[in-house]
Amino acid sequence: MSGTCVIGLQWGDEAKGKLVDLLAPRFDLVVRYQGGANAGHTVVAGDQTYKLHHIPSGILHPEVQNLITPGVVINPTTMLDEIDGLAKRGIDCSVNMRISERAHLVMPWHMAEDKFINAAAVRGESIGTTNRGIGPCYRDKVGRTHAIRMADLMQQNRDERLGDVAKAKLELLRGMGAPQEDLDEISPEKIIAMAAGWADRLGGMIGDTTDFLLDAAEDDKAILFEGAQGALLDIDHGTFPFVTSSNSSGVGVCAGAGVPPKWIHQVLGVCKAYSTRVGGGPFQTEQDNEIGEKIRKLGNEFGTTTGRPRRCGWFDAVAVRYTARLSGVTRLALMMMDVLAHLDELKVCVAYELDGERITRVPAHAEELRRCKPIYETIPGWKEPVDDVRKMEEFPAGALAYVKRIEELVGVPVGVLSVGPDRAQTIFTD
Ligand code: 2SA
Ligand code: MG
Repeated sequence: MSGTCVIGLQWGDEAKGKLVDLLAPRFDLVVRYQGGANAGHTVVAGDQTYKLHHIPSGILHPEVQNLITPGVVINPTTMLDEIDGLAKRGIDCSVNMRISERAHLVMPWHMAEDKFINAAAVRGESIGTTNRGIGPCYRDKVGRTHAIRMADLMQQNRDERLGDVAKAKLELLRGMGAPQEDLDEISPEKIIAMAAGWADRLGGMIGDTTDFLLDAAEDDKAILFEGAQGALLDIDHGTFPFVTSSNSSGVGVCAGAGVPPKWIHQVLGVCKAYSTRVGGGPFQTEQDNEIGEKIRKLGNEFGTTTGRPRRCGWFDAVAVRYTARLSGVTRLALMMMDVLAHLDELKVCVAYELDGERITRVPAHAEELRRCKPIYETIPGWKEPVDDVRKMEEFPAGALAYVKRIEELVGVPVGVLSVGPDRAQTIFTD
């Protein structure tokens, strides 16, 4: 069996969806194992653009089995919208997608709670969540008492269980001062009726993905694990508290999917040739100026889920070296090279200066990270479009020099370069 992971090494939106879609035909299974509808994976196939949130990016390939495993949190309403949207375009998810009965549900009360949490500033700045109920759902999962899993939808006591939790949540939210319109959404009657509809429509896809996955691994199948968000947003290892609520770095694969580490052989670490971040939190190489503006425009850097403009800046080799090591990356994929082709001069952050000291590690505390000043190396721009490049030897020398420097700084060879959104605009180095 060969297990390959595709992991974002920055703050998400590294174009992982494009790579997973491209690699999917080489695999028997594609697995989404963490996060939820906060993810936005864009896949361009011919003249069609698909924006996926819950659904694995292997869905466009009918011969590939797509699994949503225990570590994912699912909002059934938005998942059904996504399934219906794909059905309209001729893609029937019931054929090749299975959902774990162990996966947790993002309920309407989680959406309501997220609004409060999002509005509140943490350490002087809002996290800027996607408002998809992700944090509150994972909190309830860890807290256990109020958690609802896919398997609960299929139990005989479903209505009783949901009614009880809805009542408890109503009380909590009322106490928090939530607006009446949000409370109306979580009346026990509404929730019970909603859940019956979910069970009806999703029931056929719900099952034991862990058993399925372990069988597939033992049967020598090729499995692709699709990460969502990026490693710097990892709840344990990212730029806490400005992170998401799941393990979005490479170390999250085993727990989220339900596979032992022995089945993981390759890790493709995906990063942009520059950096972006959406939401709050420290971002050492941010260019809140005309350079950042230019990158945003050229790279169309707006959130797939929320449409928010992404903050843009230079490549941070300190951060990516950290996340590549943490995630066990065996090859780098360097995306959006076409964007840099328009800039006169490029900068790469090679170290930080923290309180007068030069460091090459990422400090744990947001305050320390904020105090880090990036130390840059300047690399001349190559100023030649690369959109039409299809082979390594067609790249301008300046572009290859940039790639080589990133390999040296991160300590991992580049295996893939991307020069545009299209499947064809992807160059494999070996
Ligand atoms: P949350 O909603 O609790 O996970 O938010 C916590 C932080 O994690 C960030 N986050 C993301 N960052 C980049 N891309 C994400 N997905 C969407 C996309 C985002 C969008 O692909 O474009 O459309 O805005 C994503 N999901 C979560 C989030 O910004 C917070 O900083
Ligand atoms: Mg995205």
